[in-house]
Amino acid sequence: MSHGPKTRIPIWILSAVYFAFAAPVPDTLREAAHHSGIFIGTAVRPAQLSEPAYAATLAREFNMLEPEDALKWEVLRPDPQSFDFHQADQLIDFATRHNMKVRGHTLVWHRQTPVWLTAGSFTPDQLSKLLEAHIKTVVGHYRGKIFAWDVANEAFDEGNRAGQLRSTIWYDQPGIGDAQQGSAYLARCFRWAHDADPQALLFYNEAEAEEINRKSDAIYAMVRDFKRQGVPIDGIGFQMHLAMQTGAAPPDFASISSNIARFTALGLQVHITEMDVSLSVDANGNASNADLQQQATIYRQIAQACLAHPGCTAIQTWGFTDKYSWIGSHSRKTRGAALPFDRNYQPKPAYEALRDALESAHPVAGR
Ligand code: 9MR
Repeated sequence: MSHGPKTRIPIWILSAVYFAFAAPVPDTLREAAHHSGIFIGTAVRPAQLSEPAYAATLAREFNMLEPEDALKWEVLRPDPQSFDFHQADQLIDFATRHNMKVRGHTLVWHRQTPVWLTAGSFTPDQLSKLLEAHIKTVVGHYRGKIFAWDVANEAFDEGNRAGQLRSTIWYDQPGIGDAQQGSAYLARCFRWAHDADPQALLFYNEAEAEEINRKSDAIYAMVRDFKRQGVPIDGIGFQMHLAMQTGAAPPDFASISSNIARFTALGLQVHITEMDVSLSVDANGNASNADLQQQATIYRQIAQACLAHPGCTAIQTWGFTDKYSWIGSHSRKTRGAALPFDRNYQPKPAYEALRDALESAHPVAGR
């Protein structure tokens, strides 16, 4: 038996082949999210799309967006008869061009409503017709384009009244006809939205209900009841606006994880919908390095808490650059620096933490 000369493949060819075919290390949030089978999104304002760095970062890093204000009554409804879809359409066109999903926010909320609505004197019957027409027209307009809607937002009160329904124009001032009947008015809204787009996922979105507390207990009772009655609800949005105070305790991650677990156990999806982590900032808007590092840990742990549950299917930040965030304007600029990119679109430690968490999560069946 003759042995021919052994063919030796040079090491440089082997390495080239290895690097060409080995799984590439994701270098954007979007790639990392794709790996773990989750959506990574952010809230967006149309005026900023014309800024090249804003648009490029948005398209490169995210596979989902949500109009921050453009789908609220204040913007959509200049008067009782008309609808102005112009701003939201721009955002949805951007999403389509960049292969991104769109979340819709929000149909029933007590804020950002037009003056003609709040200052008008409508009967419950008139309000009910207005709200039904609004929900059906808006959801219908975006049928097949908006995959998930925050049907209702922040319907539960806060502070001493946490866990009780908030008094609003839609509930009992004068309400759409179900005043004092608990969440019946919300159930009607979910049904209207479902009629307009049976494929859209319908969410209830809330602030300060991330941990197990009075508010999240009340929401849990409501959605369990909705499931029993056959009200079409698919998910819960936990906003996750966190504030890091120097010296204060961090969020209770174990409680957040148990809360996600109990809602997903009802067969609901969970989306983290509005995450930001505000820090103390100096007069130039800068936070300390130590705070930026701790902020990164919070982003990582929240992402891990979501990724640990197959039913937690999206993580979204409320904006992505510190250049544009609602925090500054609501804190007289003593707080800020809440997002994963700084004001010059440079990634912060929070960005690396989020990407690492997404990248190291195991793809989970069912997500
Ligand atoms: O980021 C939004 C900001 O531009 C608006 O001025 C503000 C008005 O209330 O609403 C902000 O978004 C809110 C979201 O719609 C619901 N959850 C809380 C968000 C931050 O206030």
